[in-house]
Amino acid sequence: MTTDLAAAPARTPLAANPARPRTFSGIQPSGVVHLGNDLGAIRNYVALARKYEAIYCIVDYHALTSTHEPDVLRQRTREMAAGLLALGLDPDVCTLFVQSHRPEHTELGWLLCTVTPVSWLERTPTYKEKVQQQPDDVNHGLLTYPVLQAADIVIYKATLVPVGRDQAAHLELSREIVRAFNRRYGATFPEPQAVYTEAPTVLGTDGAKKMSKSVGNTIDILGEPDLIRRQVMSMVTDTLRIKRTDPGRPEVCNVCQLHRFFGDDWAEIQDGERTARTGCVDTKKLLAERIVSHYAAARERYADLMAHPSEVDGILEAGADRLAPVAAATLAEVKEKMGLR
Ligand code: AQP
Repeated sequence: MTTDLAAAPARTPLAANPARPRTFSGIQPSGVVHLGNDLGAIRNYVALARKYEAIYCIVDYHALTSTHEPDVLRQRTREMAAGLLALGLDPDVCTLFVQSHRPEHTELGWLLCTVTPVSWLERTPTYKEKVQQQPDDVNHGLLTYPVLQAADIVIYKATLVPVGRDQAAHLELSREIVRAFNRRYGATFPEPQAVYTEAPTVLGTDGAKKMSKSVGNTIDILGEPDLIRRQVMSMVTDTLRIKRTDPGRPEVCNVCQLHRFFGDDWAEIQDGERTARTGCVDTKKLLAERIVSHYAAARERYADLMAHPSEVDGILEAGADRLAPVAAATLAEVKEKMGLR
């Protein structure tokens, strides 16, 4: 499912209509927010919050599978919260909280583990990737990550999950886990559905892998303008375009593809590259300036929020508190069905 962001209707306050369908998504505090996060997911967080009861979570338990320094994790959790708020999440309209502040997630995660065959987890592509990426730290959390992710979603009985395409396999696994649970214990959870933006996979500056904090190929949209410029100028473009006069292939050039989201002259930019009227350096410089200017206001909001950490912490605490009754009710229902009381 893909959303038409421009068509998002006027928002309804969260408390005014608690019966409307729920959307849920999580983001790891494993580094600073990047362009792939925004184009692939956060834009949809903001758009869907206008229409649905939206719940967004900074998934610090998930980040523990690869981040092991306590102070770093604490700092990144706050930075991610400030980043999401700066990029447009309105705490009066949606609920933003930290995963470890609602213990029901891990409790439900364990219960769902008992309906999930290990073979489903071992075949997950992201698990296989992580085994390659961190061979000396193949911890159990990496294997059971998708079960906790399923618990994150279904504890709120959310039906829509705005994510990037890299999460497709996890979402499918969540659906399988829901089906397995419902088969064994009776209809309990709805099957969640992924919602994609028009940029479900944003490639990193290497032009080869998806942009990702753990790969280190990011464009840090809330970073200093000079950092953004350096990152964009380091981008790999069309590898067959060697000389300035060689015609380019905009369809394989990541820089050109990203221009689509920053201006209304994408056709012209593609044409310039195809006919060699413009060179890769020109196209990169233009993209860097457009990204710097597009995120200027968000960067200011981010700096302001980071200067007032208690405000950010207060929003996260209020978010976790607001969700307590929903999480407790689902857990009680599940335990009853499983014979735990
Ligand atoms: N490159 C991307 N293109 C489109 N969507 C993306 N997302 C992430 N990268 C892209 C989406 O953003 C949400 C948060 O994802 P994440 O916290 O897993 O982001 P990350 O940068 O991928 O983080 P890590 O720590 O580096 O994770 P791994 O190692 O798993 O890649 C998600 O909805 C994601 O789809």
